[in-house]
Amino acid sequence: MLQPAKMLQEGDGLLVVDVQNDFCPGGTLAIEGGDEVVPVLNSWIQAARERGLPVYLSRDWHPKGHPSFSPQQGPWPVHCLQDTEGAAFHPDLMVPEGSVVVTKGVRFDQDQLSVFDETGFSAKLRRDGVRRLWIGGLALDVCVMESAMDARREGFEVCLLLPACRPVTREGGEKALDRLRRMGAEVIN
Ligand code: VGL
Ligand code: ZN
Repeated sequence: MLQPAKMLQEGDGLLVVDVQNDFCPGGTLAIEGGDEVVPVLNSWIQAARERGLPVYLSRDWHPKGHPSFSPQQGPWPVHCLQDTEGAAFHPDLMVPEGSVVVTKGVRFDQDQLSVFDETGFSAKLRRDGVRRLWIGGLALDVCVMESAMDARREGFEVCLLLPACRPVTREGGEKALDRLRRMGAEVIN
Protein backbone atom coordinates (compact mmCIF):
# COMPACT_ATOMS: atom_id res chain seq x y z
CA MET A 1 0.00 0.00 0.00
CA LEU A 2 1.43 3.36 -1.04
CA GLN A 3 1.65 6.13 1.52
CA PRO A 4 1.04 9.36 -0.37
CA ALA A 5 1.73 11.64 2.59
CA LYS A 6 5.27 10.26 2.92
CA MET A 7 6.05 10.35 -0.81
CA LEU A 8 5.01 13.88 -1.65
CA GLN A 9 7.42 16.77 -1.29
CA GLU A 10 7.83 20.47 -2.04
CA GLY A 11 7.79 21.12 -5.80
CA ASP A 12 5.35 18.28 -6.45
CA GLY A 13 1.96 18.53 -8.10
CA LEU A 14 -0.79 15.96 -8.63
CA LEU A 15 -2.47 15.51 -12.01
CA VAL A 16 -5.72 13.53 -12.15
CA VAL A 17 -6.54 12.74 -15.76
CA ASP A 18 -10.12 12.49 -17.04
CA VAL A 19 -11.87 10.64 -14.19
CA GLN A 20 -15.24 11.27 -15.81
CA ASN A 21 -18.44 9.24 -15.91
CA ASP A 22 -18.18 8.30 -19.59
CA PHE A 23 -14.85 6.54 -18.92
CA CYS A 24 -16.30 4.56 -16.01
CA PRO A 25 -18.61 1.51 -16.07
CA GLY A 26 -21.98 2.61 -17.45
CA GLY A 27 -20.40 5.39 -19.55
CA THR A 28 -20.26 5.56 -23.34
CA LEU A 29 -16.50 4.84 -23.48
CA ALA A 30 -16.37 2.69 -20.37
CA ILE A 31 -12.96 1.47 -19.26
CA GLU A 32 -12.87 -1.76 -17.26
CA GLY A 33 -12.38 -0.89 -13.60
CA GLY A 34 -12.33 2.81 -14.41
CA ASP A 35 -14.18 3.65 -11.22
CA GLU A 36 -11.63 1.73 -9.14
CA VAL A 37 -9.11 4.54 -9.51
CA VAL A 38 -11.33 6.91 -7.55
CA PRO A 39 -10.52 5.84 -3.95
CA VAL A 40 -6.82 5.56 -4.81
CA LEU A 41 -6.76 9.04 -6.28
CA ASN A 42 -8.78 10.46 -3.41
CA SER A 43 -6.05 9.46 -0.97
CA TRP A 44 -3.46 11.25 -3.12
CA ILE A 45 -5.69 14.30 -3.52
CA GLN A 46 -6.16 14.49 0.22
CA ALA A 47 -2.46 14.10 0.92
CA ALA A 48 -1.58 16.78 -1.63
CA ARG A 49 -4.05 19.23 -0.13
CA GLU A 50 -2.79 18.59 3.38
CA ARG A 51 0.74 19.39 2.23
CA GLY A 52 -0.42 22.50 0.39
CA LEU A 53 0.59 21.02 -2.97
CA PRO A 54 -1.39 21.85 -6.11
CA VAL A 55 -3.99 19.44 -7.51
CA TYR A 56 -4.90 19.56 -11.20
CA LEU A 57 -7.87 17.69 -12.66
CA SER A 58 -8.23 17.40 -16.40
CA ARG A 59 -11.46 16.79 -18.22
CA ASP A 60 -12.23 15.70 -21.76
CA TRP A 61 -14.81 18.23 -22.90
CA HIS A 62 -16.01 17.73 -26.44
CA PRO A 63 -18.37 19.82 -28.55
CA LYS A 64 -21.13 18.05 -30.49
CA GLY A 65 -19.84 16.55 -33.74
CA HIS A 66 -16.25 16.34 -32.48
CA PRO A 67 -13.84 14.86 -35.05
CA SER A 68 -12.81 12.07 -32.63
CA PHE A 69 -16.36 10.64 -32.66
CA SER A 70 -17.30 7.63 -34.81
CA PRO A 71 -20.19 9.41 -36.62
CA GLN A 72 -17.46 11.83 -37.78
CA GLN A 73 -15.23 8.89 -38.82
CA GLY A 74 -13.14 9.28 -35.66
CA PRO A 75 -11.86 6.39 -33.51
CA TRP A 76 -14.14 6.78 -30.47
CA PRO A 77 -17.82 6.53 -29.63
CA VAL A 78 -19.48 9.82 -28.69
CA HIS A 79 -18.24 10.69 -25.19
CA CYS A 80 -17.71 13.54 -22.73
CA LEU A 81 -20.08 15.95 -24.44
CA GLN A 82 -19.81 19.39 -22.85
CA ASP A 83 -22.22 19.96 -19.94
CA THR A 84 -23.60 16.42 -19.89
CA GLU A 85 -23.61 13.91 -17.03
CA GLY A 86 -21.16 11.77 -18.98
CA ALA A 87 -18.61 14.57 -18.96
CA ALA A 88 -18.97 15.19 -15.20
CA PHE A 89 -16.27 13.97 -12.84
CA HIS A 90 -17.08 10.66 -11.13
CA PRO A 91 -19.41 11.59 -8.25
CA ASP A 92 -17.05 10.14 -5.62
CA LEU A 93 -13.96 11.93 -6.90
CA MET A 94 -12.74 14.58 -4.44
CA VAL A 95 -12.57 17.98 -6.08
CA PRO A 96 -11.20 20.14 -3.28
CA GLU A 97 -11.49 23.89 -3.21
CA GLY A 98 -8.49 25.45 -4.87
CA SER A 99 -7.90 22.57 -7.26
CA VAL A 100 -7.40 23.52 -10.89
CA VAL A 101 -9.52 22.10 -13.70
CA VAL A 102 -7.82 21.79 -17.10
CA THR A 103 -10.25 21.49 -20.00
CA LYS A 104 -9.19 19.82 -23.24
CA GLY A 105 -10.76 18.24 -26.31
CA VAL A 106 -12.60 21.44 -27.18
CA ARG A 107 -10.99 22.03 -30.57
CA PHE A 108 -13.34 21.69 -33.54
CA ASP A 109 -10.64 20.52 -35.94
CA GLN A 110 -8.66 17.86 -34.07
CA ASP A 111 -8.45 15.94 -30.80
CA GLN A 112 -6.29 16.96 -27.84
CA LEU A 113 -5.31 13.82 -25.94
CA SER A 114 -2.61 15.49 -23.87
CA VAL A 115 -3.38 17.89 -21.06
CA PHE A 116 -0.44 19.94 -22.39
CA ASP A 117 -1.80 20.29 -25.94
CA GLU A 118 -2.50 24.01 -26.43
CA THR A 119 -3.80 24.50 -22.89
CA GLY A 120 -0.94 26.53 -21.42
CA PHE A 121 -0.64 23.89 -18.71
CA SER A 122 3.17 23.80 -18.62
CA ALA A 123 3.27 27.56 -18.00
CA LYS A 124 0.77 27.12 -15.18
CA LEU A 125 2.87 24.36 -13.61
CA ARG A 126 6.00 26.50 -13.76
CA ARG A 127 4.17 29.45 -12.25
CA ASP A 128 3.02 27.16 -9.44
CA GLY A 129 6.59 26.01 -8.80
CA VAL A 130 5.93 22.42 -9.84
CA ARG A 131 8.97 20.36 -10.86
CA ARG A 132 7.60 16.85 -10.41
CA LEU A 133 4.16 15.58 -11.41
CA TRP A 134 2.38 12.59 -9.91
CA ILE A 135 -0.07 11.34 -12.52
CA GLY A 136 -3.01 8.96 -12.45
CA GLY A 137 -6.37 8.55 -14.15
CA LEU A 138 -7.96 7.40 -17.41
CA ALA A 139 -7.06 6.05 -19.78
CA LEU A 140 -3.50 4.83 -19.20
CA ASP A 141 -2.91 4.09 -22.91
CA VAL A 142 -4.54 7.26 -24.22
CA CYS A 143 -4.72 10.56 -22.33
CA VAL A 144 -2.58 9.55 -19.33
CA MET A 145 0.18 8.35 -21.66
CA GLU A 146 0.08 11.40 -23.95
CA SER A 147 0.01 13.77 -20.99
CA ALA A 148 2.85 12.02 -19.15
CA MET A 149 5.00 11.97 -22.31
CA ASP A 150 4.44 15.68 -22.81
CA ALA A 151 5.28 16.31 -19.15
CA ARG A 152 8.66 14.62 -19.74
CA ARG A 153 9.21 16.60 -22.97
CA GLU A 154 8.48 19.78 -21.03
CA GLY A 155 11.14 18.84 -18.50
CA PHE A 156 9.02 17.75 -15.56
CA GLU A 157 9.83 14.69 -13.51
CA VAL A 158 7.01 12.17 -13.75
CA CYS A 159 5.81 9.59 -11.24
CA LEU A 160 3.07 7.47 -12.74
CA LEU A 161 0.67 6.07 -10.16
CA LEU A 162 -0.08 2.67 -11.68
CA PRO A 163 -2.76 1.61 -9.15
CA ALA A 164 -4.56 4.87 -10.04
CA CYS A 165 -4.67 4.11 -13.79
CA ARG A 166 -6.66 1.80 -16.06
CA PRO A 167 -6.05 1.22 -19.80
CA VAL A 168 -8.56 0.87 -22.62
CA THR A 169 -6.75 -2.34 -23.62
CA ARG A 170 -4.26 -4.44 -21.69
CA GLU A 171 -1.71 -4.44 -24.55
CA GLY A 172 -2.12 -0.70 -24.89
CA GLY A 173 -1.40 -0.34 -21.20
CA GLU A 174 1.77 -2.44 -21.43
CA LYS A 175 3.01 -0.43 -24.41
CA ALA A 176 2.28 2.81 -22.61
CA LEU A 177 4.36 1.74 -19.60
CA ASP A 178 7.26 0.76 -21.88
CA ARG A 179 7.21 4.10 -23.65
CA LEU A 180 6.91 6.07 -20.43
CA ARG A 181 9.76 4.22 -18.74
CA ARG A 182 11.94 4.84 -21.80
CA MET A 183 11.17 8.54 -21.50
CA GLY A 184 12.35 8.55 -17.91
CA ALA A 185 9.05 8.39 -16.09
CA GLU A 186 9.04 6.48 -12.84
CA VAL A 187 6.27 3.90 -12.67
CA ILE A 188 5.03 3.47 -9.09
CA ASN A 189 3.35 0.14 -8.41
C1 VGL B 1 -9.61 9.63 -23.80
C2 VGL B 1 -10.29 8.43 -25.62
C3 VGL B 1 -10.90 9.55 -26.14
C4 VGL B 1 -8.89 9.65 -22.49
C5 VGL B 1 -10.21 10.75 -24.31
O1 VGL B 1 -9.18 10.53 -21.66
O2 VGL B 1 -8.03 8.78 -22.28
N1 VGL B 1 -9.65 8.47 -24.47
N2 VGL B 1 -10.85 10.69 -25.46
ZN1 ZN C 1 -12.12 12.27 -25.98
